[in-house]
Amino acid sequence: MNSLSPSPRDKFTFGLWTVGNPGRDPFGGPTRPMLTPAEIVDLLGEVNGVHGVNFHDNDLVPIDASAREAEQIKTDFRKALRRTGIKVAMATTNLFTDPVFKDGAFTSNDAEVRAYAIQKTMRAMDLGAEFGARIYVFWGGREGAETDGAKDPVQAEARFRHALNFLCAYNLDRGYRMKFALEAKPNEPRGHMYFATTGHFLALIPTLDHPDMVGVNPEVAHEHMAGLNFTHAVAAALSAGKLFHIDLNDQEPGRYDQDYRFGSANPKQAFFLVKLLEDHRYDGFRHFDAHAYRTADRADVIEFARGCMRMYLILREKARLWNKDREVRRLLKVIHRHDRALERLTTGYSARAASRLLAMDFDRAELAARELPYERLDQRTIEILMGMK
Ligand code: DIG
Ligand code: MN
Ligand code: MN
Repeated sequence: MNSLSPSPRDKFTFGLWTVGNPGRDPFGGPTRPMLTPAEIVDLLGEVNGVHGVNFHDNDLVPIDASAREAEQIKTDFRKALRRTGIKVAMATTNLFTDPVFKDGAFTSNDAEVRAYAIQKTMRAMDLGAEFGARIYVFWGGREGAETDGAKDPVQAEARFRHALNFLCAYNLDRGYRMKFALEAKPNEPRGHMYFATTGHFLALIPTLDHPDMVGVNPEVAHEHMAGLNFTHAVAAALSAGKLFHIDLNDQEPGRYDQDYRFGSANPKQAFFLVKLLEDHRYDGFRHFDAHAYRTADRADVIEFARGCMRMYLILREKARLWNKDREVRRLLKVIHRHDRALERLTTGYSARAASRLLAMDFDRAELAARELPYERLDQRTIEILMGMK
């Protein structure tokens, strides 16, 4: 099998809502037939090489389904998982579609809505655990405000914290051993979103009762919507040991959340992301939280899913070539200037080190004159991506 054919070992996953997206948008109805969860799993089986499938509670069991209907749906879904060998990797709660959450879920101004949101999440965790999900994602799709007169943002964050603390304790009480992954998104669908970037959540996690249980699920399109460098957001999560999951897709700047096929809008940024993940041996799921163009039919949806995985594998191969490229290695030698003695002196404070450092002379002009051939390095990077020898 060549290195560009996906296999379950690559840990590529898709949500039921991604390849099952019927093509609806705010200005037009569905362009594709609605598929059942079992039909979506069978479609992923046709894609080949998919490791896992993810779901919101109501992607699998509609919010008003009877117990009988729910059992039938779960039976059909379980059979499709067995038929295809696809696993359930991640579960999450839909706390954003039903009108009851119009003013938020965990941060709602209504204590009854907040309690219902926690109850709904507990039940969704039960459903995820029933299918073996070990990652649980929280995307606060309606946690925000159109006017900050509606609620004190400090109080809103406190409500979110209380809900997470309760659900971490539920996770422990039930013995699910799930890892919670918090997903940020700026600017929509509420006028102003709480926890708009991955950084906001990295700041929240240490204030929780069970910080070790909680990490982040950064999404490419969401940091791009905030005009940020996604690879740097992932680096911050990796440095904090908090990259518990990742949502891969793509996004043109200055647009609504497009959830494009991975690498289709900005392949150079996608390359640096894959290089970071591979250089740092990220061993979590690679979830494509993306969907096909509204113009796609079923066959093109399958090509969309194959394209997501193929792009990741191509960029993983490009990262391997970049790391061993002679010109890149020559340039990195010029750029990175090590000095073991100075690095030792400035690692781990001591009064002696401080006085030695204070006594040193640095020749600013000489330092400033040192070459940094970044144009050459970036051009070489682009040429490797474009397949130039
Ligand atoms: C949007 O990017 C969100 C929802 O699709 C889901 O709750 C989460 C899981 O990946 N991503
Ligand atoms: Mn998105
Ligand atoms: Mn997402």
